[in-house]
Amino acid sequence: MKTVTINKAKELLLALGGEILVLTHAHPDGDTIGSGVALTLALNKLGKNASLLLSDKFPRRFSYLWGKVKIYDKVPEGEYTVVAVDVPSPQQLSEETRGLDIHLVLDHHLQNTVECEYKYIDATRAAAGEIIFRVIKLLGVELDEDIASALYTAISSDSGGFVFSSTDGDTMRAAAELIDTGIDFADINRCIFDTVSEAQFELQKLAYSILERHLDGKAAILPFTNEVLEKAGIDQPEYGDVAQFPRRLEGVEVGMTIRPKDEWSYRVSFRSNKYLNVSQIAETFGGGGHYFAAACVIEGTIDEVKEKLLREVEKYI
Ligand SMILES: [Mn+2]
Repeated sequence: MKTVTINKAKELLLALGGEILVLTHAHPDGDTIGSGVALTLALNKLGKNASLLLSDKFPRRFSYLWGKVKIYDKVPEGEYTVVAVDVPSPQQLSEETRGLDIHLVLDHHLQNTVECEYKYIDATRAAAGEIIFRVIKLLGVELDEDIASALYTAISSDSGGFVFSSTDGDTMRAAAELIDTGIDFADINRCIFDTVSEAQFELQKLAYSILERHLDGKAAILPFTNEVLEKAGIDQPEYGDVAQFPRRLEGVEVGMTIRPKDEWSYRVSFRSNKYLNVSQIAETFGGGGHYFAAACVIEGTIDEVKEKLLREVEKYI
C-alpha cells in the first residue's frame, strides 16, 4: 500500500481505463453515497466507464440520487478497477465486497485499515465529500447540479448539517460553491435530517423506552436485541440516525447504540460529545471512525457486549 497526495490520486484516476467501480461502505450514509455518486458522475463526464458498487441496500432517503449513475448491488462479472470512497475498514464492507482488490482509497477517517494499492487520506476533512469535491476540481470536471447535489448530500450529512466541530471554513466554502450551482439544498437537508420513515419512527419510539444510563450517567446505551425488536413488533428495523439519540441526554458524554449483526455478534455505533475519543475505543474492538463518531463489531451475548464496552469506556470517561 502506498500513501499518495491528492495530485497523485487525480493522476491515478485520469489514468484509469476499462470499467471502474466506485465502492461505497455498508450501512451507507449520505457521505459514502453522495461521494460515490459524485465521483462516478465525474468519471463518466471524462468519458470513462464508471459505475457505483454498493456494499448494502441503497437508502431510500437518498432516492433523488438514484438513477443518476449505473449502480450495482452485486459485484459484477469481468474485469474492473475498484476505487473506494469513505470506507474506513474491511468491517465496513459486505462479505462480497470485502474480497475485492482495491486500487485506490479516498477517505477522511483518522484510521484507515482497508487494504489497497494506493491511499489518499485527509482526516482534517469533515466529509469524504470534501475530498471528492477537491478531486473533481483537480480533474477539471465542471460542477453541474447532479454532481453538486451528490456532494452537498455527502458534506451536509457528515458535518451534521454544518454543526459538528469537524466543520471548518473549507467545508463552508465548498458548500457555498455547491449551493451557487442552483441545487435545492433545503430539500436535500430535509431528506437527510428531517424526514423519517414510519419504520424509523417506530424504532425511535422504542429507543426512548430502552435507553440505559451507566457510569454515573456519563454513558448511555441503546441495546437493540432481536428479542426487544420482536417484542415491539419490529421485524425490519430502520435505524436511521438513532445512534445520535443517547448522547443528547443531559450529562451523557458517550452514547452507544447496539444492534444485532448476526447470531454471534452485535454492531456498535459510538457518538461522543466533548472529550471522549470513540475512534480509539472502536479500534480496540477492530473497528474505527472519527474522534466523535465511530463503529465496531463485538462478539458475544448482549450482556457480554455491554460489559466489554463499559469496561473500555470507563478507562477514559
Ligand atoms: Mn464519511
